[in-house]
This record gives sequence, C-alpha cells and structure tokens, in this order.
Amino acid sequence: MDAHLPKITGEGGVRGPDPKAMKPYGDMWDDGLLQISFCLPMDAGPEAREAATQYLQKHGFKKIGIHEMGHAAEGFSFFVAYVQSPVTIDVTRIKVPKVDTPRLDFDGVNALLKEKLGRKMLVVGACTGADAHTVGIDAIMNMKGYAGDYGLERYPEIEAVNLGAQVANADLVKAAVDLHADAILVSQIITQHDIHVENMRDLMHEVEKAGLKDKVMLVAGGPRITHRLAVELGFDAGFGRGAVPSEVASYLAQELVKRQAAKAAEKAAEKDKPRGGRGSPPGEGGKK
Ligand code: B12
Repeated sequence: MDAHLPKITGEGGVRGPDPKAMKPYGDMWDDGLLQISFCLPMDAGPEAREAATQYLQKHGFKKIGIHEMGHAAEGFSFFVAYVQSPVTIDVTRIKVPKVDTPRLDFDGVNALLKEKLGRKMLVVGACTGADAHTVGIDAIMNMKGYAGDYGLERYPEIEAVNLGAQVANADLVKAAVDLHADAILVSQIITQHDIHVENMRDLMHEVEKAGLKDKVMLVAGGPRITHRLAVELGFDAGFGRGAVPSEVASYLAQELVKRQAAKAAEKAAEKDKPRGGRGSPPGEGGKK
C-alpha cells in the first residue's frame, strides 16, 4: 500500500486515519459518511422517499438523510442521500496490479528506442466494435496528444497508425499483421452490459487466430479499463481514465526492448548449444 495517508495536527495532537480500519471522512474523522445517488422506478413522492429510506436501511446504513428527491422521467425518481456506514476497510492489505515500468519522458522514450531498437517501434490502434468514441484513442495516438502530453504520432522513434473508431477487431488484427506491428492498442469506452469485456475477448480470439499472441504487445484503454482487467483478459497492459500518451509510450518502449533482448539472448543460447552429428566434439563421431 503506497498511498499517502493524511496526518492532521489539532487539539488532540497529531491524528490520522487507522489504515487497518479506515472509514470514509465526511466532516470529521471516522464519521463514515457516504453520499449515494440512485434512481427508483416509481414516481417521486412520499412513498418513493420512504421506499428509498427503507432500501438504504436494508443495506445496514445509519443516519439516513434523503437530501434530494427529483423527477427523473415518467415513472422514475432520482435521489441523493447521505448515510453513515459502519463498515471499515484494511488498506494495508490492498494490492493493485499496475503497469510498473519506470516512467520515461518523451526524450527518454525516443533515446531508448533509438539506442536499443535501431528502428521505429510500430504501433497500430483503434476503437473497435460498435464503439464510436474516437477521442480516447486520439488522445493517446494523435500528434497533439492529451493534457499537454504529446501523442505517439509526435515521437520520431514511433510509427503510429490510428485506424479510428468502429473498426472490426479482425481488421485491426489484419492491419497489425500487414504492418508488422510491435503493438496493438485498443480503446473501449462503452461498457454497458460489459460489451467491452466481450469485445476484448473477441479481439484476443482474433489475435490468437492470426498467431500474434506473444508476438505483439496488446494494450487496452478506456475510462473503465484497469490493468487488472486487461491482464485477466490476456492483454499485456491496461490504462484507464486520465492516461497520458507518454506513460503508454514509456511502457511500450521498455517492454519491446526487454522482449527483443530476451529474444536475442535466446537465439545466442541456441547458437551456443552443442549439437550432435557433424557438430559433435572430435573423437565422438568416427568411433565404430
Ligand atoms: C463525446 C461523447 C460521445 C460522442 C463521441 C464523439 C467521438 N468522436 O468520440 C458521441 C456523441 C458520438 C457519443 C455517442 C454515444 N455515447 Co458517448 N460520450 C461522450 C462523452 C461525453 C465524452 C467521451 C470523451 O470524449 N472523453 C474524453 C477522452 C479523452 O477520455 P476517455 O475516452 O476516457 O480516454 C482517456 C482514457 O480512458 C484513456 N484511453 C481511452 N482509450 C484508450 C486506448 C488506449 C490504447 C489507451 C492506452 C488509453 C485509452 O486515455 C484517454 C486519455 O486519458 C462521454 C461522457 C464522459 N464525460 O466521459 C459519453 C459516454 C462515453 N457515452 C456514452 C453513451 C451511452 C453513448 C451512446 C450509446 C449514447 C446513445 N444512446 O446514442 C452513443 C454511442 C455511440 C457508439 N456507437 O459508440 C456513455 C457510456 C456509458 C457506458 N459506460 O457504457 C458515456 C459515459 C456518457 C454517460 N455518462 O452515459 N458519445
């Protein structure tokens, strides 16, 4: 657990949260206050307010206050409630899988690729399936980048091919084969009914069908994508909300250089292996 925990000095001395039994902070330590919003499929009114209160009680919440009730649509009400939760969390036991390569900046990525790869790294990306959201993949790949961070197209040592949105998974994989890509980047924004999971599985299927598994780096991104989900689905890495191009470039460059070095070492070991037949040590071959 590497998150920074606050320490506040007050009348009672220095206080901070108990990392083994942490509670939400509303307006004082350990008050356990939560803000919850939800819809009920019934018209707003006294019955809906009571239904919302009883529903929250059933979760074990205390001090329930329905602070806002509104009309959401015909037959639907919308609520904002404040509640107190008795539940605590031990944050010392939390382990989150993360992309853990050290972070290189724009110049660092280019220098590494130039020195160790000796050619451009080729990356092909798209937002696939029915998903039409181009902004996420553009943020990572397009020249102008995102949040003041240049996109992959801007890197002199990266050849970035952005196929856009609503691309069939099979077409993205075909492009990767045709271009001899080092990496496939896929963006998934729509997550209703877990359509992103289904689509990522389909992409993985296409990758395996094309014999690319373990030959290209597979990276997924989107506001609801986590590294954990991506890895569970067989991808190499996942990037979520707020990702910037340089963290993706940094990961890809270091991972590719690592893979190339491993391949070269494997080849060298293969070459040095003693062979039977014509290559056997003197004296072994002609004995009869
Ligand atoms: C703009 C927008 C649209 C535009 C898209 C225009 C375009 N050319 O992209 C239009 C109007 C077309 C649209 C349509 C729809 N949309 Co829309 N849209 C949005 C909106 C407002 C902004 C998305 C955006 O541009 N974000 C900015 C970018 C920079 O952020 P990002 O996508 O998260 O990308 C970052 C990271 O996630 C990551 N990342 C993303 N991709 C990748 C890929 C890789 C490889 C990596 C490494 C990183 C990475 O890096 C990026 C930079 O940090 C969001 C709400 C919101 N505020 O997010 C809804 C939203 C995404 N849309 C939504 C919906 C439901 C729809 C529609 C289904 C609506 C409808 N009923 O028609 C349609 C779907 C159309 C389709 N077939 O896909 C929902 C999705 C709900 C869900 N979870 O499934 C959202 C969340 C709105 C909502 N709250 O309901 N939409």
